[in-house]
Amino acid sequence: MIEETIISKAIIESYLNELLNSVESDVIIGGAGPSGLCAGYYLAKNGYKTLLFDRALKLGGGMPGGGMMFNKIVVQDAARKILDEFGIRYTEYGTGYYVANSLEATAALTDKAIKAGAKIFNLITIEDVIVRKDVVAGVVINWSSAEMAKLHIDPISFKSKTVIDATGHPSEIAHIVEQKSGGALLTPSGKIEGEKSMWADVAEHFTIENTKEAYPGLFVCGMAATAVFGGPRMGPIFGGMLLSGKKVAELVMAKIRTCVNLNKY
Ligand code: 48F
Repeated sequence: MIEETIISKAIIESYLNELLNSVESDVIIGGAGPSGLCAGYYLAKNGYKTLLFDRALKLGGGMPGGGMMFNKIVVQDAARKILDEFGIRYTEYGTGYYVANSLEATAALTDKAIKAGAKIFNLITIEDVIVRKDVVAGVVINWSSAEMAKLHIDPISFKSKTVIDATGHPSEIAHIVEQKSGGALLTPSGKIEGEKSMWADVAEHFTIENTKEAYPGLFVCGMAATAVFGGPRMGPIFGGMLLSGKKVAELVMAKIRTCVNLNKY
């Protein structure tokens, strides 16, 4: 006999236990698109307590949509090893371009990140940050459905040693910090520089180079890095997103190690 109330208890208890255990962590990643998922995988795999919050019901951000809904993505040679690491299959197209199924890529990134130990919470929006002594020290979250229904509901807060803005084109977390810090971002103008028009080749390099700390305690990766530091967009080539996710994970791990050594937490 199947008892409905046991199903309810199992869901409520296991979700709430996971949520309770996540109130403090090493890293909170805002956005589970390709760059956020990739970062989450490398951080969790290296033993860092990692959370991802995504506003959406389903994960992957812009990846499953491929290019204009053709569910294929292209990855350049520089990021082929990351496809291999995630077990994403591909075929070579021309020289140095690899085509993969965008649904397989999304599923593989999600699966590996979760199995590495990253805790992913979907349907939750980051609407603010916690700042202590001019350092980002966590995020303020609410149900996406409350935001969509424009309900006046106070959010709750989760602390972390670092936060990564992987929210893609809108770079929402960096926007919040820009506004609330009075334009004190680590960008040339102190503000969001803004995404430029399409130029795939320049954009891919730009994104990786500008994957970095954009405010003390706040790192940016993927399209958020491009938008915050003012690079062009690149369209449905995804090597930059994956390399950026890997790079931000390395930067965050180095930062946490340094701060731990200096007794800063
Ligand atoms: O946009 P998205 O896929 O970000 P990305 O990792 O990858 C960009 C590419 O998909 C593509 C491209 C490059 O080839 O141009 O666009 O930089 O994923 C961003 C995720 O963040 C979530 C959103 O639902 C999406 O899944 N998100 C955005 N704002 C918030 C958020 C927020 N405030 N709180 C929680 N999640």
